[in-house]
Amino acid sequence: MRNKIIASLFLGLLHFVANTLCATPPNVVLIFMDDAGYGDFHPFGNPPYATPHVKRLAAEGGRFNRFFVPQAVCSASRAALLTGCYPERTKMFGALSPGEKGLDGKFSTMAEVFKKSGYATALFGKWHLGEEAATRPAARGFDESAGLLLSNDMWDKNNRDPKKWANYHLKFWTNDKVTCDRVTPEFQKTLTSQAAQASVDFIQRHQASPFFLYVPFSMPHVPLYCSEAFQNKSGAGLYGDVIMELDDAIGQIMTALKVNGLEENTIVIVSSDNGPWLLWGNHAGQTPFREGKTTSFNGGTQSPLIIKYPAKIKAGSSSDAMFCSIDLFPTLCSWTGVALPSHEIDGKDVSSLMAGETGSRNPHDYYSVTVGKDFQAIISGDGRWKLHLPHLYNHPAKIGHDGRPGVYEDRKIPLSLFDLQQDPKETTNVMKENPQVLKQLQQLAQDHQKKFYE
Ligand SMILES: [Ca+2]
Repeated sequence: MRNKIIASLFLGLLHFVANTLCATPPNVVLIFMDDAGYGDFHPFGNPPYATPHVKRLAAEGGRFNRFFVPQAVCSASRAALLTGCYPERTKMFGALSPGEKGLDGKFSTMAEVFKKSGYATALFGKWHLGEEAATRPAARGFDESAGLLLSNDMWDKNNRDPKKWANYHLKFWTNDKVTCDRVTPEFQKTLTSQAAQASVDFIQRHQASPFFLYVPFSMPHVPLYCSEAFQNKSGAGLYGDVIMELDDAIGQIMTALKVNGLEENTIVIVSSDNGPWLLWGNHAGQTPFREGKTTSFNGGTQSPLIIKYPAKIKAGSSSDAMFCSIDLFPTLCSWTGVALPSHEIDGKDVSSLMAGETGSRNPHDYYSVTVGKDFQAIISGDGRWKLHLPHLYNHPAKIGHDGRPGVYEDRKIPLSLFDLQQDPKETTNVMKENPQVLKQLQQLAQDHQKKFYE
């Protein structure tokens, strides 16, 4: 009997060692759309068109209802996602124009650390973190890449600032070479399907080895384009057609994982770099929150987030725990066993919070929210309170229609404390009723100001 027990313990130990040594680390597929609204997809919203693939992904994974980005604009949000650092640390503010300095090489990207750990890495979609050779995807950890280096409205057909863009031609790059030196409207119609096909092909080629696949779709950023197959499909206008094509593209990536037997051991993340660009009216997405892109209100910063990772996230779960895009880098490193960069970052591992483990709490004392260089708001680490420092913000005084832009006006918000638990739409200033909370957040804001701005 004793021998039997020893033999079975020994076998168990052998099994454990073999599993530990042979276990393939999980793949990562990180899908980050451009300007998609919180409510553009089921089940986050109830738009008048179907998004069956995202809906199914949410049922197979977990939906996170209170995920936010630290700055609601393209380059700042992408730098924060890929480095785990606040814009005020990387100095990647706003949206880069052609010729502007890209992301500083001293901040490691997710792609770099995954590549160092033996992952194959690829980017299919929009970069927007620099055009110089040293700041392009090939120099920042991506083995393969294809897409735009800039936003899809940075071209000679820009109708919001036609003078600035009159002579500018948007280029499409493949593996660090220009493969289309003048993107046309016809070419823009293929952006979503190209990114989907390249992703499917990459998954097929790397089914046997771990990979990190970043898919920052150029859509639904204006100007909106979709392929012929999706035109008028939604019955809800071009914006709906574009979202339906994105949903289909996400479905293609899910199918590729399934047919290649990678469904169980892949972390799939779907989100958006910022809230809807409300200035464009029916060419913008939906958010239930206050204001939209370019502001520090929840309408700008709060994005839908789905994570499917069968080993850690319960299928069909829904979480109201709050965390920020800067936390995804350390959390993914924790799940995959990939080493974090040696330099300081701002994000923290929130894997236990995401998994809904009993007693788990957010490890941050606070989060900062910025617009450009301006530090405008601070959120308590538990996600309950948000303090807006006095600031101006863009409000669309007149909204656009069918691809014509609206007009912004400046509005001002005084020092305001919102209870996000009771009031996620940031309507009622409860500063006077909560002097202690106010004092605490003001102190944290002052310390943050000192740390990053003085
Ligand atoms: Ca964006």
